[in-house]
Amino acid sequence: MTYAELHRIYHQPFFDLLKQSRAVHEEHWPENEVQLCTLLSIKTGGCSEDCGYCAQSARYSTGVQAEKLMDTADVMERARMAKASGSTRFCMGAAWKGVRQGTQKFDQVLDIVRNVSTLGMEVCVTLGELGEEEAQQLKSAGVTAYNHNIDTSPDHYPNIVSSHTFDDRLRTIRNAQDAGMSVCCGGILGLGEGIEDRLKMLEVLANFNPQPESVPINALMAMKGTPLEDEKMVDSFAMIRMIATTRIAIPRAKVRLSAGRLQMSREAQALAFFAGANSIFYGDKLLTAGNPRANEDMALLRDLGLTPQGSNPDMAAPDVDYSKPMSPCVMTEEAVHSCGCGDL
Ligand code: SAM
Ligand code: DTB
Ligand code: SF4
Repeated sequence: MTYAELHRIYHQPFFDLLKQSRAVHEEHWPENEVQLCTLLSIKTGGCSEDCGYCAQSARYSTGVQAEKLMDTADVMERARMAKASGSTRFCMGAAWKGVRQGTQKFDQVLDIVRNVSTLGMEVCVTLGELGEEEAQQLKSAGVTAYNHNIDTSPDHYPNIVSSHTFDDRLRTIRNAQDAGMSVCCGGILGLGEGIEDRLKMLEVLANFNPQPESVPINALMAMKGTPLEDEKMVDSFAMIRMIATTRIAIPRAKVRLSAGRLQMSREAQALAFFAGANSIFYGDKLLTAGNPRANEDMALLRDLGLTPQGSNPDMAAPDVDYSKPMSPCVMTEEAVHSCGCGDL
């Protein structure tokens, strides 16, 4: 899908956009279900990177203390609790630039993944940068999805992060896809970007081959001590427009209404589900920040006649369309030159 098409879709009158996204949603997701995903920060704080939104960067005084990687037994306890609470996807996040094969910390992550994958939930990890080998080892250990967000447009990215590049993010996504993992990739609204940056981000996501299996749409939770601490909360209608446009552009993806739900009314969340969101982070904590309480979410789903989606731990990665260029090599000029794929 081109930027011009996304622009036209996004800027329709609100109810025309909702009508269009609802039709796409009903065609691909007729079941009135919402996926419940539990997040756990298995390694918190002390991160070397300078992502301007993140409470876990060691470069900012945010009050988040650096902790060591959790033990497998402690992670398993939390994973069992997540399963018992009704979650079908368990997402483990680590505040790292990335992981390297052969290191003790990576071996411990593999051990955690092997154990969690015995529980019958989808296993998602977000560990930062991955090489080809690390991606393959994670896949073999039992990871079903790798979360690695592009967060904003290629143009705006350097205003938010300087310690790695947009193309570094694309390379990791390519490695995850090549290893056969599903990719969970989305972004954040409220980083001081314009609507055109949001749509350029969506253009990149929609042109991945294969398209992402899930797309988290986060609203910035402005963290004290970060460069973005004074950014205003993104407007709910902007979130809903973005969700609707994502549903149309990436029809088969789970579109996750992600960080920032604490600041959204029940009514705004209901509209987001109507527009095409069919996944949430469930449980009262994200990585370091708060999230609605589980009983409140259950009440909201009940009031809307929505039910939790069943688990699909054997989930296969979406198919590549071999008639199109593989993602993400075609995304930016730099990527074309640095990924070595030879695509133009
Ligand atoms: N270190 C890994 C990485 O950068 O991919 C994994 C953890 S990182 C915290 C995962 C994602 O959480 C980020 O890419 C961003 O989209 C989201 N995120 C982090 N802080 C946020 C905030 N304050 N508000 C909204 N989303 C946030
Ligand atoms: C994603 O897109 N959002 C989640 C998950 N992927 C890892 C993280 C949200 C983090 C919100 C801020 C915090 O908890 O520190
Ligand atoms: Fe580190 Fe990830 Fe936070 Fe960036 S978003 S500072 S890489 S934990």
